[in-house]
Amino acid sequence: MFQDLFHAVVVGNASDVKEICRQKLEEGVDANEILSEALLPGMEEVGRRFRDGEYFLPHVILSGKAMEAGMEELRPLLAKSDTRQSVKIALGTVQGDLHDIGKNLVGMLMSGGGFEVVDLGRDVPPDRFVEAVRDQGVQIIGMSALLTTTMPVMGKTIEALNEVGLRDNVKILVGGAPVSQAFADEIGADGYASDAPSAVDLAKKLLILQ
Ligand code: B1M
Repeated sequence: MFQDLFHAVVVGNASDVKEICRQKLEEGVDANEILSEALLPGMEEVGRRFRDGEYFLPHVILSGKAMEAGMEELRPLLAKSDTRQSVKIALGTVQGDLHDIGKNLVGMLMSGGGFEVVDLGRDVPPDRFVEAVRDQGVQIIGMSALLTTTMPVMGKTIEALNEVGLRDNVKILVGGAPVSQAFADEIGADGYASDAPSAVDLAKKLLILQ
């Protein structure tokens, strides 16, 4: 039933995705079903192809845009039916760091994986992450750093959460080219992922372990 829509997401055809979503809604198909049976599996397939080296960055960006085009049609109806309880993840590139391509990629696949992404952008200070946990009901924080000089901000963010007693309310995931599992352990993060698809898998795993 959703083969055409699944395919349009996988190949990154935004206009087809938008059009097919509109048609399905007109036929009375439930928005949640369209999301869970076509858009999310489509983005999962994109994640798999990226992980296996069949897809490269431009493919993922195109599919992310296609998914977003579909979401524009579905979002008002999803909000109304409110049957989908999503987990919120706040993503940001840490303070002093302007590299956001990897972070955006993680965001696209997290949305594809069913998470509600709160994109804090780049150059994000520790206090802004704390605010997201305190005021926006975020359950996972994902921090990205591409510079060796900005990696320590990840540790400072964890300290800031500790200081206000919120550290145990949230899972912390870190990544970015210079970051490693050893560094994640050193600063007390809950997990490290080397690429965007593994970040999605890890976020899911961290929630199960909660
Ligand atoms: Co910059 N830069 N840059 N740069 N830049 C690097 C990172 C660098 C390695 C280049 C080099 O010297 N060979 C070097 C860092 C050296 C170091 O610290 N070890 C560097 C430098 C030095 C700088 C400046 C200081 C240069 C200068 O001005 N003198 C400056 C710093 C600015 C600042 O941030 N304050 C600077 C500026 C820039 C641009 C603005 C021009 C641009 C960024 C544009 C943007 O992001 N909007 C830029 C770029 C593009 C790069 C390179 C070429 C590419 C980075 C990238 O986007 N890769 C980079 C060299 C390189 O890596 N080849 C370089 C693609 C992206 C998909 O990969 O971000 O690694 P990546 O994300 C991966 C994984 O790391 C992981 O998933 C993604 C893949 O699936 N991942 C996560 C990332 N975040 C994650 C979070 C997770 C989990 C996984 O959980 C939350």
